[in-house]
Amino acid sequence: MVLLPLSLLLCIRQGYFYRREVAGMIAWIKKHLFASAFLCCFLFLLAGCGRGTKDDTVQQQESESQPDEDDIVIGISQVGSESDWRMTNTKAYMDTFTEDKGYYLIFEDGQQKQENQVKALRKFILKDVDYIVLDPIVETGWDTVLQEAKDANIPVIIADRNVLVEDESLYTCRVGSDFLQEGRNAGEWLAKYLESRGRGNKDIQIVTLQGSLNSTAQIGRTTGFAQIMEQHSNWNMLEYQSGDFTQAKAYEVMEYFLETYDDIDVVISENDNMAFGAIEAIKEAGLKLGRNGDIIIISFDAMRDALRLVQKGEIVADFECNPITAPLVEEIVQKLERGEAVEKVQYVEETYFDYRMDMEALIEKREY
Ligand code: GZL
Repeated sequence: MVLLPLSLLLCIRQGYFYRREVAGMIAWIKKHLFASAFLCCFLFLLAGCGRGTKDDTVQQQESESQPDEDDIVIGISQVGSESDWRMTNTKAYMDTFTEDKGYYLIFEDGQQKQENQVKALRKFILKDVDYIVLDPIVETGWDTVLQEAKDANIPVIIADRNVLVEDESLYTCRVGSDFLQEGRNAGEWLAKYLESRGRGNKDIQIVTLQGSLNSTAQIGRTTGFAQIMEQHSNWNMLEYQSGDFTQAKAYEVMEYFLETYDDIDVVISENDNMAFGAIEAIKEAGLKLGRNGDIIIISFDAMRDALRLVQKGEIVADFECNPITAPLVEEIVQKLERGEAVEKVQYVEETYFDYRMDMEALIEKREY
């Protein structure tokens, strides 16, 4: 019988059960001694086999302590840490779902791989969290694991990017950006800009640095801009290539664009970090950036470091993508806790910035 408490302690350490579940087990064991003998062999074997090799590729963060009885346990599956935007988005979750506010946060960084995010969701289901927050790296391939969460009665909140599923009841709601509108806004801004420079009817050669392919941000921005481009037969999209939302990849793609095309007028960069990579490559090629140069860059995200480049004129316009989704997610959790209905889709507030604005004042007061 010594084995039993030892096994239970080992299982708690392995994270198979929370203390609150074990208390119920002990009461049950006192009532059913024979069955307990069998149970203790099983628990000892379970504890002994450990959790297998921890998947070192998935960064995870979980409080050392165990959740208290009345904590709200939140499992967050994040895309990765690929951009300034993403780091700000993650920090907002850490700042919002704190222990002193009654949350127990389990955070999993997917390292830009869908299989890591699926593993994280299955871990949350096994731990029977109260809510799952998923920022899906790509739109498809979620039906099975979201069905498993639904079968386990765990509400799933989609944040930032979106999922494309057969059955929309597989997730409770989504909060994020309207990426299609972001892309349209950028196209409309470019049309007005070219008109103001007397180039409304001139041939305009464009290349696009796309984000991670099949991500909602990439699909929306590409599609939205293309819808406006259709209204301008003098605009020519030379090529789309993905820079995967990273500075390093975008640098390589921009080098390729510059080697391949003699005359590029506009670079559409689907996030700021890719714009940083493009600027590096353009400068190394000896070309001038900005309104009076060879190439203009239009970017998305509008993070502080990029707004400093708008101020310098190296980016002519930057379309904001608000990374502070965490407070809206918390509002949704609190409503669900009170049994209140929530809207299926909520969009975050967003604007844009361009070379005509007083960036100094704007940059100082921005959160990110
Ligand atoms: C958009 C977000 C995108 C950002 C990129 O909401 O998903 O992912 O635009 C980030 O910076 O990598």
